[in-house]
Amino acid sequence: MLTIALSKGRILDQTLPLLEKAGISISKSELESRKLILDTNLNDVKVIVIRASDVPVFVQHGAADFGIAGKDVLLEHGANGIFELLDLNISKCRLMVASKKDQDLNKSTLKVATKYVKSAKEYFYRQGKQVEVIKLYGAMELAPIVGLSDCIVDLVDTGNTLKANNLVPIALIQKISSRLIVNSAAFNTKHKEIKLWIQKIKQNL
Ligand code: PRT
Ligand code: MG
Repeated sequence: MLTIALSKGRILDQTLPLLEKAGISISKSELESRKLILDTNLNDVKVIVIRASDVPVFVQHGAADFGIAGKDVLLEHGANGIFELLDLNISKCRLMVASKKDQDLNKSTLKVATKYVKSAKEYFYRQGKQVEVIKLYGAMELAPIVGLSDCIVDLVDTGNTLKANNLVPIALIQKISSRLIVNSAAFNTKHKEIKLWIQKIKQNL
């Protein structure tokens, strides 16, 4: 039995065609059901659909053999118990610092609102900047507008969300794409099976 962890939303949408090309397909009715464990066309392959940030957790603990998660999520989670094997080049975006246009960013301690606490701290540490990081779970763009923070660290794709909230990109922290990750122990015990699937996915990228 092979279990694949995917997150709902854009990663799932962009992963399904990749799995399909590798020979793993999920029926429309299965996808439209509210089931969390989805059957595939193969009896010995199941797909679990969970929150993006939970994907590395399931993989780390061996509850899934492999999974697909954004590099943003992987940087926050750390490499513990997982191997990153493949860059799928999907769900691409940029992790950036953004603020109001006229914001003074030279203060001695910057207030930074973000869901990406670890990446933000590491970035500002490398810059030699002292920061107070405020953890949020969403709607980061709101923070500078209501005076909660001086800037934000968030994902940017088209830039429309920043623009709509009168924010401007300040600095690129990291280019993001989705990666295929495996449980490091499963990679050793189920090596042949996992390698075969990775090979099939890789061939069709
Ligand atoms: O389940 P949960 O709510 O925690 O996750 P989620 O809603 O963030 O999941 P989802 O489906 O959005 O997928 C998240 C993953 O997609 C991230 O981990 C990234 O790896 C990847 N990804 C790629 C993005 C974006 N592009 C992206 N643009 N995730 C989020 N965004 C958001 C961004 O946070 C901002 O609010 O889109 C907005 C910016 O987009 P633009 O186009 O206006 O710049
Ligand atoms: Mg969401």
